[in-house]
Amino acid sequence: MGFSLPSSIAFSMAIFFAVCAFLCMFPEPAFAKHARFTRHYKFNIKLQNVTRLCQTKSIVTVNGQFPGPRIIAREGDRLVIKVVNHVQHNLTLHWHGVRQMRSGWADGPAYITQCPIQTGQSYVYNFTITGQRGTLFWHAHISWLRATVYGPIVILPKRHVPYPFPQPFKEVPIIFGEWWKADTETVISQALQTGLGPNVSDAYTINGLPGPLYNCSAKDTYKLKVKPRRTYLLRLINAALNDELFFSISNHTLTVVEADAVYVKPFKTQTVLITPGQTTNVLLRTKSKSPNAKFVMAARPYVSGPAAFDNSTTTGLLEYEVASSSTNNKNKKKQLFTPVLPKLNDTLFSMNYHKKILSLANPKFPAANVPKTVHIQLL
Ligand SMILES: *[C@@H]1O[C@H](CO)[C@@H](O)[C@H](O)[C@H]1NC(C)=O
Ligand SMILES: *[C@@H]1O[C@H](CO)[C@@H](O)[C@H](O)[C@H]1NC(C)=O
Ligand SMILES: *[C@@H]1O[C@H](CO)[C@@H](O)[C@H](O)[C@H]1NC(C)=O
Ligand SMILES: *[C@@H]1O[C@H](CO)[C@@H](O)[C@H](O)[C@H]1NC(C)=O
Ligand SMILES: *[C@@H]1O[C@H](CO)[C@@H](O)[C@H](O)[C@H]1NC(C)=O
Ligand SMILES: *[C@@H]1O[C@H](CO)[C@@H](O)[C@H](O)[C@H]1NC(C)=O
Ligand SMILES: *[C@@H]1O[C@H](CO)[C@@H](O)[C@H](O)[C@H]1NC(C)=O
Ligand SMILES: *[C@@H]1O[C@H](CO)[C@@H](O)[C@H](O)[C@H]1NC(C)=O
Ligand SMILES: [Cu+2]
Repeated sequence: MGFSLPSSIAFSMAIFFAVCAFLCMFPEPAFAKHARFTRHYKFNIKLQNVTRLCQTKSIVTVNGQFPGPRIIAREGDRLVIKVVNHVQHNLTLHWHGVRQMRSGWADGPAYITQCPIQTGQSYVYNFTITGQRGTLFWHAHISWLRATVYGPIVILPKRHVPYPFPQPFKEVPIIFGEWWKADTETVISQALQTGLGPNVSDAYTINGLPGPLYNCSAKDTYKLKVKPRRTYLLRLINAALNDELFFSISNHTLTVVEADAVYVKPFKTQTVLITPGQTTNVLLRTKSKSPNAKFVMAARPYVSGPAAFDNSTTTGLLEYEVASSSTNNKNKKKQLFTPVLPKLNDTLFSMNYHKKILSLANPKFPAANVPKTVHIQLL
């Protein structure tokens, strides 16, 4: 008996091989609509000398960067991050907010899902980003190493899937942190020994920079240069250890569109309130003409409890690019506008602000992945 395949199977196989050949000829961007990528990162944990508030100290960093490198992925992608520990501290990294579907061991909290990565050792975090898009962040997750070991996770929607808001001209991570002049591992171990609250931070930072309200810090000011009549997506991340923060940019209204990698019903606000560990994407629409002015952006805490806290304010600058032709405008002294932030204990603002954060589940913005039966129940 000859060994021949039924013609229908042979035909299917021919099609199959043709499709395979086609896939090889047309790699992902041109062909597959929702292809998933594996994105590789190498994180070397190493010390770096950094100067802030008039003094230099050695801090733990990823790849010598502070804040750390940005991870970029699309929803559905796999991330493979090789972490090599070159410092004396044992540590882990946590992918803050990533749901870790069927990859709990990659979550990162030390002694919860893994033993710390010891000095000289490495570990490969391997997980997919499933059903989430927006902004999250990563940080160290042992003791207080997260004070300096942190960076953004940018999750773009699947390819060819638009944002449920106007496509921004540019996307900018704005990551808030807290800075101690003292060694942060000493601060927390002292607190654990005395049983008292840890010493409060000396400054807040915007993208690692405290800004001119702190001593010696005018040169360490974050500046966002913008063009007029454009929409910017600011990916706000609160990587501070302990404090909720108000954030505002003078003379500009922000539109909140996403929180913790979930789209929200867009709403406008002068001030955003963001808790430590939280992320919020906002749209910033720039003015129609470059004004002869600079606009201060500022963040300071919201505090409702009795514990001691750092009540200082970090500031950065929003600056409009001036066309090279209008040189007289360039040389003119620019006026500086500062925002008015809510009072440090403005609980009413907090309550009203959080009431505005609502899901996108409506006919204009249907929620994805909600089973049909649930839809019917909701209707
Ligand atoms: C930091 O500065 C100290 C003192 O100057 C120096 O010994 C050390 O090598 C520096 N560390 C790094 C990582 O550059
Ligand atoms: C790192 O972990 C090892 C193994 O548990 C331990 O012996 C060592 O003391 C730790 N190092 C530090 C600096 O905590
Ligand atoms: C990551 O995990 C996937 C699924 O378990 C596996 O196929 C792949 O080989 C892993 N990659 C690395 C570099 O460990
Ligand atoms: C914490 O504050 C106390 C009181 O001001 C001070 O004595 C101590 O040295 C501080 N600890 C660190 C680690 O800076
Ligand atoms: C700034 O420096 C001055 C002079 O050295 C000092 O008196 C003041 O306390 C410092 N302020 C802060 C916030 O550290
Ligand atoms: C900024 O806002 C202040 C207060 O509302 C206003 O007086 C000023 O004209 C505004 N400046 C610009 C350039 O929009
Ligand atoms: C911040 O706290 C210090 C010390 O408790 C206090 O002297 C200062 O007035 C406070 N500043 C603000 C802006 O509340
Ligand atoms: C907020 O603090 C002020 C003093 O700075 C106080 O008068 C007021 O009662 C506080 N408000 C609330 C809601 O605690
Ligand atoms: Cu975390």
